Amino acid sequence: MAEPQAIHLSDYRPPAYRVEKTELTFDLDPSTTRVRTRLHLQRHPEYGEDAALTLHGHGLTTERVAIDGQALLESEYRIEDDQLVIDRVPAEFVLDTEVVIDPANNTALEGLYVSGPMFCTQCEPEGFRRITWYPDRPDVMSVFTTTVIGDRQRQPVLLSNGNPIERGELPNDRHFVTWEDPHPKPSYLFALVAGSLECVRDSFTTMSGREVALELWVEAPNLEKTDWAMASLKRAMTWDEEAYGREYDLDLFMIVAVDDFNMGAMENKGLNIFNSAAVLANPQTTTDAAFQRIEGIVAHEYFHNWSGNRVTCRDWFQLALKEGFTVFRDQSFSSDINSAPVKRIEDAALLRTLQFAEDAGPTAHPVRPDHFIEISNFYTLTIYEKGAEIVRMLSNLLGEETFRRGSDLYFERFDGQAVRVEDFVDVMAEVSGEDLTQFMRWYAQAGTPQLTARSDYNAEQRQLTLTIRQQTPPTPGQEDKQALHVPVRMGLLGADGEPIKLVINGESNGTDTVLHLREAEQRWVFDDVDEGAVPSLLRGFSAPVRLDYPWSRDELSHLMRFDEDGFNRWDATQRLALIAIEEMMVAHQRGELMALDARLIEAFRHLLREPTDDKAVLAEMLRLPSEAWIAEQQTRVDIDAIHGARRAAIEQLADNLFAEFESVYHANQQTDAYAPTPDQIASRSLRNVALSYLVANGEPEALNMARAQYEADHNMTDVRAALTLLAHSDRADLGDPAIRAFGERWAHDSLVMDQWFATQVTRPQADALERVRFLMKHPAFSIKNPNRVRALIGAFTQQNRVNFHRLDGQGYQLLADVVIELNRLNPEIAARMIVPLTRYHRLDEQRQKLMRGELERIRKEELSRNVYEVVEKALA
Ligand code: 0A1
Ligand code: ZN
Repeated sequence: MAEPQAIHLSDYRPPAYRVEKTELTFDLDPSTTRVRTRLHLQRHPEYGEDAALTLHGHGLTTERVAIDGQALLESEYRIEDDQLVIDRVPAEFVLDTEVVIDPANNTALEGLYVSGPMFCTQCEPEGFRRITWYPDRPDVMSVFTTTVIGDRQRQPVLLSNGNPIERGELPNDRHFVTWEDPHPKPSYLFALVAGSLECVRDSFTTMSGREVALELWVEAPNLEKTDWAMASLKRAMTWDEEAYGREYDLDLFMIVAVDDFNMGAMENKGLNIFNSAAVLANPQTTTDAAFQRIEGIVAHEYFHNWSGNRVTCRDWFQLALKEGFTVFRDQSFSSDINSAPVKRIEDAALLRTLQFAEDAGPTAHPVRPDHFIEISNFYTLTIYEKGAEIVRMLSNLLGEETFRRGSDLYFERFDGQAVRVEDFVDVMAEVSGEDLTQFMRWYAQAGTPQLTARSDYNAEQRQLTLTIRQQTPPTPGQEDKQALHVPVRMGLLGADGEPIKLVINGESNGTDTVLHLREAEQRWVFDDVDEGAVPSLLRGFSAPVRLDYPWSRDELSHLMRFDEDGFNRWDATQRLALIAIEEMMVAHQRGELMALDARLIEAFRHLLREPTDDKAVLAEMLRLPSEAWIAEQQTRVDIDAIHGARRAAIEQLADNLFAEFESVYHANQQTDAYAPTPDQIASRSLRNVALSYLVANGEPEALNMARAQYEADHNMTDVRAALTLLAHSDRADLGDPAIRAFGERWAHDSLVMDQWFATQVTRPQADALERVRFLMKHPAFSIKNPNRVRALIGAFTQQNRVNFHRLDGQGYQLLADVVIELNRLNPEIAARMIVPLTRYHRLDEQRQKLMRGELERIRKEELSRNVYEVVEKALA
């Protein structure tokens, strides 16, 4: 097999031929589906008659190729390297092709495949070429007419994009539906679903008074899990009208739930396809966190209708154009309807643990990469989450109103076009008059900028000088970094806890301002500052950077109590806890007693006794920094010390504050019927954090409270929290029966069984790995289903750090075995699952060697482009 080659942004050329109109006919059959395609093609004026026609295709059995009705001889075209090339074609012509594909054996879940009783498609980014010959690139936009022919009994429902325009009966108990999508779209937004599905219907009246039919298609047993997604969809439609002036543009909007799906969901025009885990919910089966996630994903896909579909990407290097913007839009939506500070804390925590790790690892890449081997590997936290942070910075720099004028202009100017990141940023520069040249570097430069801030107080002049330096570490292929434009939102807190007026160069700035760091080092002098002022920096996580400032523990306690910024109150708590845990890690390494800093205990006591924050934020403040975030701070990562110290900190907080946690637990007992409302979610979150501390204390009384909560069976949030505590405790007499009962009760519901898998394999006890092996043979597990793989293998390798990193190397070996199998079945998932194995650079030598050994074992296989690209980078 030839070594896969990289594709470069600088090689971009516009397409030689456009497709004015695409007509598709699918004759469905599980193992021999026939696809007839008619393309109305037109040569681009920039190209001459010597421009060959090149179409993409993968795994197609080609039965006919014809130009203007004339079948071509096999000598008149070439098929090589997944391309069909016809050297000479007219300037305008009709191309007919007929191919046969095999959806039943499509385990990659790209293109047309079979999932349970249905056919469905996934075409982004390059799946359409697995369906038919086509210029499968996002800058070719065409209107589509699609006829789907299926079996009357087995596929009573036949769906595609747009509106149904015709349906009818055919011989042999077959039938057809023809769909027409009037909006030109790239092939990656094509969708088809066929099967035996039930429909939940609703409707939405748009701001201009048009009636849109809403349809949610699911398998019959899932009908009881559709209310939340439908309600979320309507909220999202309203929000997009209000916040962005965007109205839906077809008469019908459909969502379909499928069980086998590589990602969360897909924004196909008029026919969004969802992983069932990202759409189905009810209180018995779904946790609060999952309810919120579903609400966000439903909104995300809906918002793509404008940011992605009406205005799309010129090429896949521009992926963050649609994804960064759309994630920013869904984050804003969730923040508006839920607890805004908690949403910000969650998003920032995700970014700075997982995206920072990506940025520091072998697969680091800019938000707009300039080359790739396999684009499917670039649906990353960097593209999505850091991409969203860049849009957030823009919105903050310009102010909400100007940003809205910019987005209005963007949608108007580029409607129906495939554009670049520059087009978006240029529009923002145009409406604001800002020079965004330096800002553009955020898209080009990989790596997480490190800010180092220092303050210096001059008592005589009552001046505080703040100096901030920035530096971005080298990343693979990008040694030298330039200074970025970093907005640093900040304030100063007086010794009395009151905010201080910020006077910079004689100019008053209120009590909260944004410093624009553009140089490698910059200085700001604040006048009229009393002694003892404490800087609050990077409020609201105003830029995706690491920040170092030498706050003392007293200063952090002060910020925890008095900072007006909720995000920074939380961050101060995290920093205070981190100092204490790092101290305990040193003791752990020396084999000494680990004693928790009394100041952290007192700070927590204060939080619990006189809570000033809303419950949702308080619950977040009470959660200690995750093992992943602690590891992010270390130059040499000591897996066991991190786990041991964090665990000891939790136990000591529990011992010292048992009564406080107990009263919080009882005070937050719910009596109302379950609803995933912000208030109820906040109470449950706080109550379950309290319970986790109580159980950590080890008193039998606390374990009984967990068991009682499990048995009370009020809702999945409380059941799952209690089950996790029981299953993760050393008390097998409590954990095992609960796990058994849960597994029996929910054997029929694969999404709940995923929770059951994940709960068991995230146990900190030493038998976790053996449980993974055992559960891989469980009838509810299948390596072919991405959700099962994520629940069992993903949860173990990503969330159970002590056991995945076992010193006998068995965790690594297990993952490598799974990756080798998935490499053949589903390369996209294989390349995602392998990631924990590539993050060895800051571990001890013994583990590094073991991990590299497994990567080398994987490299000996015949690798998919996906896995090849990741393994090569990891071993470079
Ligand atoms: N555009 C989708 C993400 C997505 C990407 C690839 C997929 O299959 C390979 C599926 C979905 C989104 O942002 O939601
Ligand atoms: Zn998206």
